[in-house]
Amino acid sequence: MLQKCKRLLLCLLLLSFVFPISKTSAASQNGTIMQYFEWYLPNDGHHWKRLQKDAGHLSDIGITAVWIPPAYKGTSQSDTGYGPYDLYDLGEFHQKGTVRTKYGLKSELQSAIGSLHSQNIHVYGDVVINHKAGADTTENVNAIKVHRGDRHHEVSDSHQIKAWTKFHFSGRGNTYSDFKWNWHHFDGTDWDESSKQNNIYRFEGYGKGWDWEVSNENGNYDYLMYADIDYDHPVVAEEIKKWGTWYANELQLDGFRLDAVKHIKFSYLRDWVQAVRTSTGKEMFTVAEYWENNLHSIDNYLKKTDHNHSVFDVPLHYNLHAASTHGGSYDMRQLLKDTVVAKHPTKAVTFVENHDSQPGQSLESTVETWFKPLAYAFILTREAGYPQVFYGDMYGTKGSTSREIPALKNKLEPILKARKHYAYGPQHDYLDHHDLIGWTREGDQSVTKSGLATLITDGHGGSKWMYVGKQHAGETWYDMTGNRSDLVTINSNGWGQFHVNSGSVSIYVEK
Ligand SMILES: [Ca+2]
Ligand SMILES: [Ca+2]
Ligand SMILES: [Ca+2]
Repeated sequence: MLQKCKRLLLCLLLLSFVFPISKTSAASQNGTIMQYFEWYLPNDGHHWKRLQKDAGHLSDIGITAVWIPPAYKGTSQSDTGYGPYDLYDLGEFHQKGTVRTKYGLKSELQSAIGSLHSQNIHVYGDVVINHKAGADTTENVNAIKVHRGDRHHEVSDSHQIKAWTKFHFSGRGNTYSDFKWNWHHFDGTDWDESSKQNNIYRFEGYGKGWDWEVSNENGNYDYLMYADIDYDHPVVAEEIKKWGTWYANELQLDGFRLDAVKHIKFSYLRDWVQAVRTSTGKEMFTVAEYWENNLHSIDNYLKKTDHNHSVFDVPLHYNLHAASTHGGSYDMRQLLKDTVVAKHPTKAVTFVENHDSQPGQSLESTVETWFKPLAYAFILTREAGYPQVFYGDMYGTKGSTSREIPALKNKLEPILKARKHYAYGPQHDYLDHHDLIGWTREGDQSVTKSGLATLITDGHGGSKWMYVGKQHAGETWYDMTGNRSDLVTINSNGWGQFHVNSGSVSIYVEK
């Protein structure tokens, strides 16, 4: 090829395609996800509009991706989307007594996604494919009751029940898909309409059996709620892959959040992610919710899915929760103990709080308010992990409970900006004290003025002598959280003495 280059310009042009020359060694902007919902959002149909209006602000504070709540029609208008009735109805058809969902209309969602994309913010769709809810009619099905604590243990003979398993989607008809669900597509349910009994029923006949491999809690944790989808059924496996491609294309999604994966056949999830990546031709970043405070189980999930997608760092959430509830007696050197981010830094989505851990919810393990800024500084200014910010922490939660989360926007935005502008380059750790820990980032030449020094303490205030890089010698640094007003001069060897108040956080950057 080289000898064919007659003219220098053409030659350079061709070479630039073959060997792309980067202008600098520019570090791209740090990625930060925002979970853009909390459990108790009002059922006002305005959420997609709120999201659209917020797009510019989100970009400004450094949000690069948004996880949106399940956008499909649930059991009723007020359904959060985790009780999915029709995955193809994104707020477009009159079903379950409403066209819109809790969050609004499909057209409003598409418009919001357009605004996010124009701000270079990616959009991750929620994927709730463990179960289906709100069937149109019942069917007579042979079933066996199983023990809640051991799903292999049968506690009745096979008998006929009336199960809510038939889905007609008469409001949508055959638009987008003509697939109609019946009991052949499910493994079990928890309600017999004829006896009005609530039990876990495993369907009998038609080759039914709980899927494997899933979590082995309760013997086999395939069953969670509603009508449990049977991924041993090839037609179902194919249909849900087809739907995933449709969902991604219809909303121009950039990735996914997979709900309740410990209840879904792991090998199927691996295949589903691969299939949708292939059919859309997009990277489709994917993060799975494997909710267990146990690194070993999460490790096994990553292995069984060939590490082809990320997971939420649930153990880190529980460490942050423990630190926040021990009134200073937590050993801060243990924050990374048995976490995903310590073991698989490139597979961990780190988070402080979500719609399940918030007050009043099923997995309530709320990180106490005083500790939230410390926790966010931990996930946002360190090198490892892909951090996520919770809508309820930014804007507050609206639960009926008196223990709502207050809006922490003013405290969290400086930390988000620290991530966006300063948290670059090599990291130096000072995780060496049971109360007061710190770390620094040297900065990256391609990001002007980058580099920082963070301290957090769950006990008394104090200071640390930390190295930020010789290149910063002579600079004056200040605490951008506003918690401390003293200035720090970096000495000729790149070291400085940084202070933090009791039970607080400070993030120093160049003035
Ligand atoms: Ca099955
Ligand atoms: Ca299941
Ligand atoms: Ca402590």
